[in-house]
This record gives sequence, structure tokens and C-alpha cells, in this order.
Amino acid sequence: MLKLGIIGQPRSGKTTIYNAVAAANADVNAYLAPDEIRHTVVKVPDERLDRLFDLFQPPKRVPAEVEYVDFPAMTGDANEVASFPPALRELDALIMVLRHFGDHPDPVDEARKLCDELILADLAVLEKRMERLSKEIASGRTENQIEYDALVRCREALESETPIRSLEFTPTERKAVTGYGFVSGMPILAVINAPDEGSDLDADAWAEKLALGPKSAVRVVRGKLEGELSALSPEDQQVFMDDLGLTESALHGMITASYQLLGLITFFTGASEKEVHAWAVEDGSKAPQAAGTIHTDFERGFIRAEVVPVNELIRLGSMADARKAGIAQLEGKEYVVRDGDYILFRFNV
Ligand SMILES: Nc1nc2c(ncn2[C@@H]2O[C@H](COP(=O)(O)OP(=O)(O)O)[C@@H](O)[C@H]2O)c(=O)[nH]1
Ligand SMILES: [Mg+2]
Repeated sequence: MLKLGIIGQPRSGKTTIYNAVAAANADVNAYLAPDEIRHTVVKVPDERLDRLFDLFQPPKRVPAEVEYVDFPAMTGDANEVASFPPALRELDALIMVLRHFGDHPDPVDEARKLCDELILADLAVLEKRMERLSKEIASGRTENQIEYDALVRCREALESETPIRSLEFTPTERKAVTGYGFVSGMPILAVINAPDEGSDLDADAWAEKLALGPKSAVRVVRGKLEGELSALSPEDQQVFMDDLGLTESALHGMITASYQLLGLITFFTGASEKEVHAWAVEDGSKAPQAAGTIHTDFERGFIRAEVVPVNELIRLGSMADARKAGIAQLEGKEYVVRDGDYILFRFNV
């Protein structure tokens, strides 16, 4: 499951954004202790899944899921971040909330401070580990040399204020450093938390100003307003969204942006009698890998996939009709999965 962590300075609106996406109604006034986190799993809204469900009418509909974690505030003390709960090291991406409401704060300056803090936090982790490793290597455990060398590269980058997410790694290096969960190595979705009236600049303009480099994206959100909206009934939500000219919910927008940032696409399965199911997979994944997200045995035992674009399946009304129309294709191991594929896997386990 995709795990996204919400970070930012005190009172930047982290919990407000968390509530807006999770409709969790956590108490925004309560401060979190450094070792305390809130988290929630949300179901990814996808109208293609809903339509598939209407078509097959199986007992169950299983959306893809995303976990959101609301972290304590970053206070400028990198040692504190370095000792954040281990959940921080297990994230797929960071949602960096930047305050742009109230007393005219500067999101660019705030982002710079937060990024510096991430870099310092990684340095603290890295130095401790390197010290241990060098002792081990000196005592003859030379197999640790590769890891050590990869960390030397990371340290060089960090010392010149370059986040680890800007580095290109060889597969061996990547393997050596992945376990650390370096926070400056995580993709960043920067969220400009704008006042109710919105922001003068759009996401592209902010992206240019923030200049966060590779593996980053920007969204402008009116946190408080969108949070209030997410607490309403779906009907009321729609009325207010129309009034405000909002085309999507905070959750929908955040998930779309996160999927784009992480290069994720969605495919669907549903042995039609039991359930329909949406899955997230990396763009560029081949059919066996996609099968592997369902179950690792399915990857190993993959034989073939029968694929129909879900919109075609819905238009035609059934697999049988899709086959008749020649739209259902049998694909092999080299098939690259596309967003919106409905897939029947054949495997041998
Ligand atoms: N006007 C306005 N106030 C906000 C917005 N986001 C958060 N706030 C307020 O700022 C305060 C801190 O928000 P909170 O989400 O608790 O920040 P956190 O400390 O980063 O978790 C609360 O009183 C919120 O109601 C916003 O977009 N606009
Ligand atoms: Mg909070």
C-alpha cells in the first residue's frame, strides 16, 4: 500500500490537510508529541471501479488504498526529525505542507528550511551508520564496502546541500541505501496551503518558485475550506464545490498528484462473481509484475493475461462481447500494463 507522510512546520495546516484528505476529523488543536503520529487508510476514489461494480454487481468492490500519516511538526531541530517515529522511514513520499494563509508567510522560505532539515536529519543517520560500518570493515567485514561507498556518495551530496532524491544510483547502490529510508531521498509533493480566497499563483508558478528539483510536484490547496467541505455529505459537497469552482475533492486531487509524482497507474481485476478490485502499479510494469502486486505466487506462475480497456468493457457490457468485438487481447510476459486495463490473469501456482 502507498504510504504518504504529511510534514511541515508547526501550525502550517498539516492536520487540517490530513483531515481534508482523510475526512478523519482528528482534533486539529491537539499537539502531537514527537513520538506520536496519526494515520489513516483511505480508499482511492475511482469512478471506473464504480462503473465496473455496477456492470458486474459482485458482492464486493475493493478500491486501491493509500495510507496517510500526520507527523509531528518540524521545528528546525534536525536531530528531532532524525529521531522521528520509524514510520517516517517507511514512506513512499512526503507531503510537505507550506503555510500560505494568515500572516503572509513565505512558502519558498519555509520549503527551504524544511528541505535543509531533511538533509541534516539524513546526515545524522548516515554518520552514525558510517562510523559503525567503517569499524566493521576494518575488522575484516569487507562485504560492507559497497554500502559504505554508497553512503560516501550520499554524504558528499548532503554536505553540498543536495537531497538524496537528486542522486542517480546504480542498482547495487540503491539496494545498499534503500533500507535507511533517507527522508531527503523521498519524492516530495509540496502543498501550498492557501487561504479561503485561494492563491494568486497556480501550481506551475509555485513549482518554479519552489524549485524542488527532481521527483517533486506542487499542489495548491485551500486547506481549511476543503477540510470543511470533506466533512459534508456527498450531495452538499457537490453543491459547495460547484459554488467554489472546485472540480475535485481534496482527496481526489491529492491522490491524482501523488500517483503522478510516483508514476503509478491503475489496473482492475474481478473474477466477476466475487469482487471488482482496483490496483496501483508502477507505470511501465509488465503483466507478471502487475500480477505480483496481487500475490507474489501469481508473478512466478504467470502464464498469460487477457486484457480489455475498462472503458471498452463497460461500453460493450461483458467480457464475452469484448471478445466477440476483438477488443479483449491475450497478452504474454512482455505486455506493458496501461492505465485503465481490466485484466484476467492466467497463472499456474
Ligand atoms: N485560514 C486558514 N487557516 C488554516 C488553514 N489551514 C489550517 N488553518 C488553521 O491553522 C491552525 C493550525 O492548523 P493545523 O492543521 O492544526 O496545523 P498543524 O500544526 O500543522 O497540524 C488551525 O487553527 C487551523 O484551523 C487554511 O488553509 N486557512
Ligand atoms: Mg497537527
